[in-house]
Amino acid sequence: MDLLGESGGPVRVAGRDLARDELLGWASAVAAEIRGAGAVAVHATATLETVAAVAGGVLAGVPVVPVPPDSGPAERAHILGDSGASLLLAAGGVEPADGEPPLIPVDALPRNGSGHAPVNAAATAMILYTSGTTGAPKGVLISRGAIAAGLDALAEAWEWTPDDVLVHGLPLFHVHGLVLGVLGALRVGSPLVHTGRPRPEAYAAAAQDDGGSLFFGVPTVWSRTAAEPSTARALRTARLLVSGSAPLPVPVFERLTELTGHRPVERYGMTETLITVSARAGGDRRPGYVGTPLPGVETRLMGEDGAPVPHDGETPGELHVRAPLLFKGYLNRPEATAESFAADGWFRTGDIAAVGPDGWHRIVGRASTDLIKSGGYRIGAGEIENALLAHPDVREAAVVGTPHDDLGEQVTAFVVADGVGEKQLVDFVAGRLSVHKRPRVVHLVGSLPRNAMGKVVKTRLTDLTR
Ligand code: MCA
Ligand code: AMP
Repeated sequence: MDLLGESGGPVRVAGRDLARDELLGWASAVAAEIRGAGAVAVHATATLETVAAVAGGVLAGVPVVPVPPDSGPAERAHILGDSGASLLLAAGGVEPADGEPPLIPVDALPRNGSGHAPVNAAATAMILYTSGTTGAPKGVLISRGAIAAGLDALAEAWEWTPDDVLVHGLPLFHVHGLVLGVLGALRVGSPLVHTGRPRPEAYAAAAQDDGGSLFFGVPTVWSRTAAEPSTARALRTARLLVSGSAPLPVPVFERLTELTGHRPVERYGMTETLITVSARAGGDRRPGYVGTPLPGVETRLMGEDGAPVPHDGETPGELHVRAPLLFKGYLNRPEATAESFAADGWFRTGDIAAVGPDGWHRIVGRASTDLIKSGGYRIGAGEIENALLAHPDVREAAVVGTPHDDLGEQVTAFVVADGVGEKQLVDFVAGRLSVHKRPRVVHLVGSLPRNAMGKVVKTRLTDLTR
């Protein structure tokens, strides 16, 4: 199956442009280098090289494992080891560490390759690493068919066509920036302007100078945009502003509407499910709501007792989804895969939602306090706790998300330690994991609140700071 679509516009990433033919020629040259590999890792900087490398993996039918370029040594070693990637694709200048797969310098490859073999829709296109509540991130296996179905459903919902110019600056190692933001543009055929980072001024410039029409952002980007009126007003020429990856605060929705003249489209999804629920370009958009299920997606709410929850707009339940765009499972983790599905095959999102009689969904929270969303990044408390506990002076550690005006939530750590300061602990985590997993706040405390079983009671942690 052909995932990348038949024709389309140019791609710009961080100020460098490439015509689509050249990009596909470059990707074909990548494909020729990697064909037959079990999986390839991509050092996923926001560059044209990353786009060519990922497109090359798609053309070759080789699963692509994007590696966050800022991931610390422990996280990087885990992703490379667990995925079994046999090659590392990167722009020149990246030196693989000891034990890492051999490097293919993408920028040294020609841009006039050609030809690719047909690949089965069930084949894995991507292995995306994402945090769970405990332990190291898990590799989410996403098939070509799921990506194609997910992108086609979004194109329909957002009336996304080759006449659009897609603009965003999101990281190229998650569903939002990479699958929607790069593969989406390539499949639909719309030109792409990737701004390097998702800065509001860069979005405004793309609206004014490049005819940007469709804009993707996480809520932090939209709240920063709403805080800069002249920048926000530059987006009046856009067609559609889309928000996702975390809840868009109602005041940000309202301020953005006032300044840009656009009611943003909010949509909801997960790495494991792609985007499942969204408002429509041609329909209503309601602050605080993520819309209705996309074509081909079914949702239901389940109570803690396992009984269905009524769709009355008020009663919360765990959101379950069933759709052709679900993941194939977690790599090397059959038990975690099995646990994430209900006995009758529906995927359990772990998000708590309410659904109205009209089908509009509202996300009200998460079932677990151990998954944090900060700046749109999904961060597992357990991974950060393990990183802190690796410090020789740390005796106990508990991590939670606490409210943050700009990021939605911030990583907050409660630590019992001997003779080590807050900053040393933040730097210690930074030396092992990605930048955004560093705690923003560290509370050094005498002990952690525990229940009779000895388990930390996370809901009582913030009492320690009062
Ligand atoms: C950060 N900084 C820190 C700390 N943390 N300094 C000290 N201690 C810390 N603990 C530094 C940063 O390195 C940075 O420095 C500066 O503070 C500002 O950081 P920050 O506030 O985080 O802002 P930012 O760097 O501008 O990032 C905000 C962001 C980013 C651009 C919104 O969070 C982002 O790109 N988020 C997107 C996440 C995403 O794509 N999620 C999609 C997954 P300096 O300025 O020197 O660098 S969800 C998904 O895929 C699903 C399917 C979905 O629904 O979409
Ligand atoms: P990730 O796998 O990084 O995509 O994170 C998925 C999680 O992000 C979901 O389980 C939700 O908790 C959250 N999420 C994504 N989009 C939204 C949204 N529009 N509103 C609220 N939460 C969201």
